[in-house]
Amino acid sequence: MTTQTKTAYITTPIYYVNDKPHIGHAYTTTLCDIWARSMRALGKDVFFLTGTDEHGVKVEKSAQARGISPQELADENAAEFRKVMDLFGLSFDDFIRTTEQRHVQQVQTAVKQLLDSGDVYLGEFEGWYDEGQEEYHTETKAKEMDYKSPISQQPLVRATQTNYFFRLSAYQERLEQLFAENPGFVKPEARYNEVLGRLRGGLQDVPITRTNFEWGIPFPGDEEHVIYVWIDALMNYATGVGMCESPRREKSRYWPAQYHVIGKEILWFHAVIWPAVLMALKLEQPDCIYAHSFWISEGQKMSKSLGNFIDLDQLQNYMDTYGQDALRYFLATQGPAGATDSDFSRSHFHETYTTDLVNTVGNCASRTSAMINKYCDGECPRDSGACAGSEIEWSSFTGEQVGRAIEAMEQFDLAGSIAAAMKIVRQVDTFINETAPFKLAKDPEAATQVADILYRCAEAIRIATCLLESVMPEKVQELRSAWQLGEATNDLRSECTWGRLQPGTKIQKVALFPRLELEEATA
Ligand code: ME8
Repeated sequence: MTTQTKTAYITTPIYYVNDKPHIGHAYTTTLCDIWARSMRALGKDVFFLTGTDEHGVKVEKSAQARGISPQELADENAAEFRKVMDLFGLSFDDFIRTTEQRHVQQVQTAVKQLLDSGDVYLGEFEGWYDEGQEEYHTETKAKEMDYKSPISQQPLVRATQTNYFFRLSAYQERLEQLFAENPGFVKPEARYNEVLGRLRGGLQDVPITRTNFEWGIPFPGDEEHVIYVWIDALMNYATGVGMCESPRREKSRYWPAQYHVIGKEILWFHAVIWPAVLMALKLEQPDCIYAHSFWISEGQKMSKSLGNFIDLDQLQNYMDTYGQDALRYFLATQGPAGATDSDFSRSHFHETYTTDLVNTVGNCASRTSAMINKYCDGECPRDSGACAGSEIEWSSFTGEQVGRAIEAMEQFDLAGSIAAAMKIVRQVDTFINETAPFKLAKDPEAATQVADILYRCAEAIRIATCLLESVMPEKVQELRSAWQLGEATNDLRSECTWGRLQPGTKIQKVALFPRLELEEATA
């Protein structure tokens, strides 16, 4: 992506309504939220899409088990997911549900187009059938499973199914070319290599309809078949901005997405099947599929059987104790954005909160504002430009970090972007310790020097927090009001120019992140 792009489009996976929301969903959506807020701050016209995946046999079965209709179950859980979005202050622009007419109609139009172009055809699939799971497996997969259902342990049976297929095999070469020409098409790099390796192993056509259940989008022209939930779901990225509507509406200006952000378990669908479908539909490719790794919980994989998902209640508890911004900061800096999984543990959370937020951001802002109150009557002093007793050239130092932070954010390196902002804050801390304004203040002749130092501290903190605003919007807002910094503009770059802080501005004392004891927090 280039900085000249005026629009910016980012998506989360659409979440299954047969499950309750948990940390994984909150995580992916928070990452996208931070990126979306940052791009808005840079003046981009942003579209941030999330939503729910509501069709398929699992939803049908869960609904049956509860004695309600699949639509009722979907309505109930989609509402739950929406509630989470509000609870976490997630700034999505649209929430798409795959049972909505706008989606259903566009999926049918797109599938019809694929049928007309010959990319979808009626064929037979002979494979190994798991009767309990109602699922077909290829020879290779069945062999891996020792021809037994991993769930029921019953033998798989040889069976034939008539299905509509997508001609994935026809796109092998073009997909390899897409990967070769776009080394950033899948991130992180380890995931790119993984998909490319599997892609080179060869592609088979994939069945895209089912006849063994009903809860899905009817296949156009052959209503015995419903469209396989994965094809239906992937298409949300296009239907969400009206790409399969005719005529297209204004929202289609967002196409294609800069980032489809997902978890690594659904990468193949996103990095191979989806691009091939887009090629068949003659739609432009996204810039990047970003596949993060997994949160594990207190050292263990989260699973239904272990019942150790970090669920909403727990997340709410973290937010009540540490604040929403602390949770966002933790997710963004300590999360599994790279190729390895991350452990979510209370002790690690507490340590990150204390080290980065209490001792660094909070402490610097509170020290600086307290000294301005003590030595400068609570008004931002003027920087005379004289030597303040330190070698650091603040304007170029902050300029460099601002550049790094913005570039990293554009590359979806959220932790890298935050690290650049935090470098400024840490430098303020070092600067205060080295120049010791609290000592100089005892000497009336050093008043100018004290003023210079404190202006520089306050200005550097202002700039760092502008960069951190997408991560901790509430706390930065608190600082903005205490320091009379005004509302954020959508011109982050100029806001971060050194020297914008006006001498004379009233600076109130702030305590952004209260210190907590672990025991107190656990209680
Ligand atoms: O797969 N750590 O929906 P889903 C981090 N409907 N992220 C996690 C996670 C974990 N432990 N567990 C889940 C589906 N996630 C399909 C997607 S898209 C066209 C269709 C996140 O409800 C991660 O983003 O199972 C993962 O990809 C997503 O939740 C899966 O959500």
